[in-house]
Amino acid sequence: MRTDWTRDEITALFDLPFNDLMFEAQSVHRANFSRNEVQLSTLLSIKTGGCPEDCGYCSQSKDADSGVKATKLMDVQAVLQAAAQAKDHGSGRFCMGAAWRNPKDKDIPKLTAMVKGVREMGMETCMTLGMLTASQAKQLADAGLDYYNHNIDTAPENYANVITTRTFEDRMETLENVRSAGINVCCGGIVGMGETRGDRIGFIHALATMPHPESVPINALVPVKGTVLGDMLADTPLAKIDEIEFVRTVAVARITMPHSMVRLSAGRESMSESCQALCFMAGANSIFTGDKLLTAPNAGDDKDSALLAKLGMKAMAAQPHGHLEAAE
Ligand code: SAM
Ligand code: DTB
Ligand code: SF4
Repeated sequence: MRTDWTRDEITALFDLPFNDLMFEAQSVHRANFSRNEVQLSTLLSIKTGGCPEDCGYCSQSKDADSGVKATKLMDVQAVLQAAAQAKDHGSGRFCMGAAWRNPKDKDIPKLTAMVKGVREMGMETCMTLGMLTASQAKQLADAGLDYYNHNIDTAPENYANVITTRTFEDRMETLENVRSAGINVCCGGIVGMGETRGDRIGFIHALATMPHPESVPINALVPVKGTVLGDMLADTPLAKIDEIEFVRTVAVARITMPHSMVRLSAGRESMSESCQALCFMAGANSIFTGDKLLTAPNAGDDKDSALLAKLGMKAMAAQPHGHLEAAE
């Protein structure tokens, strides 16, 4: 696994003629993954809104005037009920997200019960709860948590333009605690926040030069009214990410991190089917299904099954132990 990618090499990949970039990304993809399979994941917000952080994209920040209602941490039974429903709908992976800067130690028993329960259903488990101490990571690992999602979100040099209540280094520290506890790392970010091509290069460079996250979500900004970035985008519609540039970002992620699951995450609702098909060709192999992400709308099961059928793609079988299968 190469972690010595230079910025120049990543720039050169972004600059390739589109057909050449797609050919290379698809070749890497086929060599490492079952080429017509996509993992279906379901998200659940287990604690919504009222978050003390100031992430400029997020509807759940206390600074956002988005109308999202703050809730307490859900009960274990209610979470397991939602997980069972997700499984019935064909999901192989269940991701639980909380709008926290960090969990409190008193929350951990409930969180570990959720992990155990979802795992017993045979689904892969993922959580995203903000910063974790080494001891909290260890307790989640002992409960059997497969993945922890903690995004760098953007290039280190662009970080402070998006979030000021924590630093890029804070993010790296939690990632290290997660990795050391033996949990698979899920780490990616958002494009379409008005960043430059250089920032997108810096973003992929940061991911490809750390021990590669086993899972890399690439989100397209969902512009939410009342958030700093949502309002910025409403005022400057030209800042919306170009679909071809989005596909390029997915392709460069696939080439530089050949063994990672690349997740086509938020933002599919406003993406054309052709753009999503190009993302699969570029190496994306996971999507969030259902009609809701955490707080934002999602494409929905009917649209997704129609798209997958059109493309002759099928759902990946659940891999509850979090280990990725080699190519067929
Ligand atoms: N509070 C935790 C944290 O920030 O780590 C977990 C939840 S947070 C909602 C998880 C990720 O969702 C963020 O890091 C960001 O990449 C993504 N996200 C949040 N709002 C988004 C939006 N409006 N559009 C696209 N992605 C978004
Ligand atoms: C990630 O990178 N994308 C997912 C998951 N990690 C938790 C979340 C996207 C959230 C989209 C905005 C919302 O629903 O509020
Ligand atoms: Fe809070 Fe996470 Fe939203 Fe940032 S992205 S405001 S940390 S919920």
